[in-house]
Amino acid sequence: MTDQTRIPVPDHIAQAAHMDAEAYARTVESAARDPQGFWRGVGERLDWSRPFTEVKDVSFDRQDFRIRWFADGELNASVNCIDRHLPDRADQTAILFEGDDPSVDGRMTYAELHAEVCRMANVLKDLGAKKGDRITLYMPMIPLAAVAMLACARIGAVHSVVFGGFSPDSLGGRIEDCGSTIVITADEGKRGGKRIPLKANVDKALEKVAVDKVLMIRWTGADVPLTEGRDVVYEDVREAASTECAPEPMNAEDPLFILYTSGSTGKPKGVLHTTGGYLAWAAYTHELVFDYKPGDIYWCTADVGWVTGHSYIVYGPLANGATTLVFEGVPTWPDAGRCWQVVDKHKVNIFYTAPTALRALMREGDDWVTNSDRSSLRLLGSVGEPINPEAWLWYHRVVGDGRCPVVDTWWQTETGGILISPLPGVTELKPGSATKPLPGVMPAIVTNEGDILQGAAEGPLCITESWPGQMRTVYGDHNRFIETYFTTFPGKYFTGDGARRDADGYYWITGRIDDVLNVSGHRLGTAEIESALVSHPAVSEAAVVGYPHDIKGQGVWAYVTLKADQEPSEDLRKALVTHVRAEIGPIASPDVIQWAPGLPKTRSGKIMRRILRKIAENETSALGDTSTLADPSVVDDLVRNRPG
Ligand code: 6R9
Repeated sequence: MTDQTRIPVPDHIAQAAHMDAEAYARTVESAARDPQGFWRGVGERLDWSRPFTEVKDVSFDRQDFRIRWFADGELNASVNCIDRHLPDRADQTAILFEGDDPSVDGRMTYAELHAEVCRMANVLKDLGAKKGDRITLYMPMIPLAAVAMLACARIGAVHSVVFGGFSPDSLGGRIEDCGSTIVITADEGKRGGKRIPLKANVDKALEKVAVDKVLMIRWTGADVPLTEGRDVVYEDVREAASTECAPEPMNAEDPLFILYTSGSTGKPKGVLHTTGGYLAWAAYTHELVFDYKPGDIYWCTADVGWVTGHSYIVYGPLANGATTLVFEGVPTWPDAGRCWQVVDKHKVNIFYTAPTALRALMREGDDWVTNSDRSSLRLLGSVGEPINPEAWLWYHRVVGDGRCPVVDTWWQTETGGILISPLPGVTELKPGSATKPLPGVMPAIVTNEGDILQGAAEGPLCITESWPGQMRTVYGDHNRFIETYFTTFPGKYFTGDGARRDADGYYWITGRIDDVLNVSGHRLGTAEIESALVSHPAVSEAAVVGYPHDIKGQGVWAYVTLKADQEPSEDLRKALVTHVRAEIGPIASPDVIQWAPGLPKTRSGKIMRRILRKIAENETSALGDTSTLADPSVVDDLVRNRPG
């Protein structure tokens, strides 16, 4: 049914949009005919202290692999996000703040943002930070999180933001992997009325890995212990720091940040993005996809701990001189009407959220939405996972009163910015489809052998040509970068996703086809959860798969084999869940733990995940061929004892 459902471009949107159908056709054509010219235009959106003359210099071939964009140019990301707006919009709000507590809000103008970023940059310099140093941020969702990112960018330090929901162990691992010398954090965070012990978690992480300095922001005012010589309270040094700080000139290809994300194997990898290409792509896509116009109030509900927060709360909007709303809380607290109350309070025009939030709100009933005005809304966005047509239609009909286009934006930490998405003034919408590639983006659906399919097709999704926002390496492991993304289908970037393209050329992302889960829009590697489980003394072996979950999209289903002297029990089940939360963080909590006396393995010892997935999905009649298993009887046991 949904393949046929089409929602036309509203006239008033098409007339006012940056790009209408004609301009889109022209741009796509020019990007194909003269890629260098098209990409030069994208790069020229930024202010360069030394203009680039080179545009694209890329080869995906193993032999002379390179990804370089605007490579002889120099710029500073914080200048592009702040200083260049000062002549025109010093007094415009750059960051609107809405606290977890609905009675708390605030705003920071571009002039104030400039002063604060310079102050923190100077503080970081005083703490010994220099160009190229890595600085880990473990922050609540407050304006100072954005300030800290931009302060790093100002002095050429590379930030690595770690989501505040990650455990001390996960934080410590990330600090260690990139060799951070400084951690920026807050005493505590607030979320949904609860306190998050950020500083205590940092202290715990630093029992295992050392840094030179911890810069702590006082936020809740909690009484937290400070380590003499290591910990500095920002508020104690802030006043003395100058509100001017000369920006460090950065080469376009100098790193801007590292962001850890889960892959199908091993530890999370440090995705590295560079200054010029990343920023240009974040800015270009923010303007185009959200049809951002000066004066718009723009709200993305992500956390800065994820790439969506980097590109579409901080860098993209600020590079475009927008007003970006930073929300500390959660959509369901104090009640399920919170988002729409915030929309009305701040007259939000553009709203960008995740399907998991929409499904959770949808379940609470329409009244929470319809009791609000929402007339300020013009455009709605979705990101993070495939959006099911029911949630899409609810978003469009109830939240958007049927008048706001929904842009379902497909992209990844690795892509830096959106690659496949409708454009509000251009694209006829199909609920559940991310629709078409942005100008310059070249997706391909391939066969398992890597041959490019034409027309309507389904299969692994690759991108055949580079775009400026593409990640440049896995921090500290360039081979892993090439192995992970350019080896399955040589000469192409492999996304890890599967997709279907319909007869109209619309893309429908079908989800991950590797061992990566997408739980509430958060990426988790099955291998990470498995290694957390087997690090528990009672566990001998574990296999984790995803299964369909009404709210989270995917839930975590863990098959656990206990050591011979252990007995399954409810207490042990709870202990394992607690253990995973402590090792990784609450987002990785197994939803189901199934005791498995044995796991289905091939004779060479490889776990047959396909079978485990089918059991978790309750498709036990479609298990397929189990004859190649070393011991087919383990499957019968798992089917018989399937919980639920
Ligand atoms: C931005 C972000 C990336 C993975 C990606 C895909 C899934 C993201 C999607 C989507 C269908 C969309 N994904 N957006 N699937 N439709 N609009 O989420 O980055 O955390 O790295 O996750 O999320 O599976 O491969 P990241």
